[in-house]
Amino acid sequence: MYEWEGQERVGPVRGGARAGEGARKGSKMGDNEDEGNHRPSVTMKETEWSSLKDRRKVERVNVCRLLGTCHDSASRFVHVLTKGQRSHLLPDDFISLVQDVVDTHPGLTFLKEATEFHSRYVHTVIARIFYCVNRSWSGRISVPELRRSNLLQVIRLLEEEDDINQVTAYFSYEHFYVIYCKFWELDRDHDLFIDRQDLQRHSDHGEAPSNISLSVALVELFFCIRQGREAMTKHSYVHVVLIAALSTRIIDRIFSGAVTRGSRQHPDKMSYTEFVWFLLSEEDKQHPTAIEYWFRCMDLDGDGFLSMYELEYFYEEQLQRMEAIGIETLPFEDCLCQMLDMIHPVVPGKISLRDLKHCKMTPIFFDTFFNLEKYLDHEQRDPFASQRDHDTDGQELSDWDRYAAEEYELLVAEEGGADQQDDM
Ligand SMILES: [Ca+2]
Ligand SMILES: [Ca+2]
Repeated sequence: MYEWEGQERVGPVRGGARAGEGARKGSKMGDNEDEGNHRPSVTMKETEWSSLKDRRKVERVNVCRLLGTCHDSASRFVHVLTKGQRSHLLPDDFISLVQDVVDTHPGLTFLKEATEFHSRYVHTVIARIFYCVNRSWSGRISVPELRRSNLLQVIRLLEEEDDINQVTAYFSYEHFYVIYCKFWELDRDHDLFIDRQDLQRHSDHGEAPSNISLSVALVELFFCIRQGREAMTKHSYVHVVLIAALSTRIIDRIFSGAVTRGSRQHPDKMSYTEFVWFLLSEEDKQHPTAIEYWFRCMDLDGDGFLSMYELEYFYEEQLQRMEAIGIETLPFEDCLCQMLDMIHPVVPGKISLRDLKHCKMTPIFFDTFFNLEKYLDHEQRDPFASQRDHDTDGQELSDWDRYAAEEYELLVAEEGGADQQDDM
């Protein structure tokens, strides 16, 4: 079904299937639903019969052309998904393919009936595909980009792997669930857009009680910081009162269009697809796209370097926030020395994208300048201690994989708690 090497795959993946249209059982990607399955009726008129024969002839010619012009699976894949119309892939070209995964993958059987979520799943997968594969940020996946990516390999893996959650690249249902729930929490009016205030609440864990006194809050906060993340979640209300994870300056930059392709549908609003990019970038700052994402946000003048004044601009707000909650602060000059020691820029005093991609500690760099929660987290840890977890095959988990697994557990536990409350 997901075999793209095969030469017989020439028709559209799922003719006209739209996300959310509902499951169509038993259909296969190779079936041409409009023509291939229907034998000509005996009552068919002579003209209809000859037109059908003509169409078949055209199809055969198309197969020959496909084999002649598409030399490998990547170019065949693009040819098939675009029906031979283009040499690059647009997001909508993937809709039928991902819908077909929803309809036919054994690991998504439970999703089949929940047609209202099909479109959400489909668009999450597509956003993740573009995030990883479209390295040029052009909004169009070229054949070379596809060749350099693991996408076709992952699509083939869907054939063999019945547990969709093992396919952590792009298709995992658990990862989708985490992304979607995070968005749903922030999008209070559920119009599928979030604004600056919504994003400010990202990574907060609840509402603050109104009667909390500041001194108690400060004491609690220090406990949180000392005891680490566990305690932080437990006393999160204190955290909510005093600090949001992201600085307002970086949120302004995210909304400024620095990391948006094309023009926004709604000015000052972030779409679901943009949120997928944001969350992936926020939770895995080692990923090349994430490094580009935050670099674009911080490069205020767009000259391809992070200069001292840009670093100072972002650090200034961090300093104010730390001072406001009584945390001992490091003056900008000292912080700058530390950061330059860590990054070792090729051009002294100016940090390039390449410098950040070469550095293993880039997440610490970014969090120092705009994410107070993560910055304080890093502060408590030994930066050289191995943080890496491994999966059952001994493969190193990415920061994203680890985050998604942890958040999924939390969401399931929350849901279990809510169910119990309902039963009482
Ligand atoms: Ca909204
Ligand atoms: Ca700059």
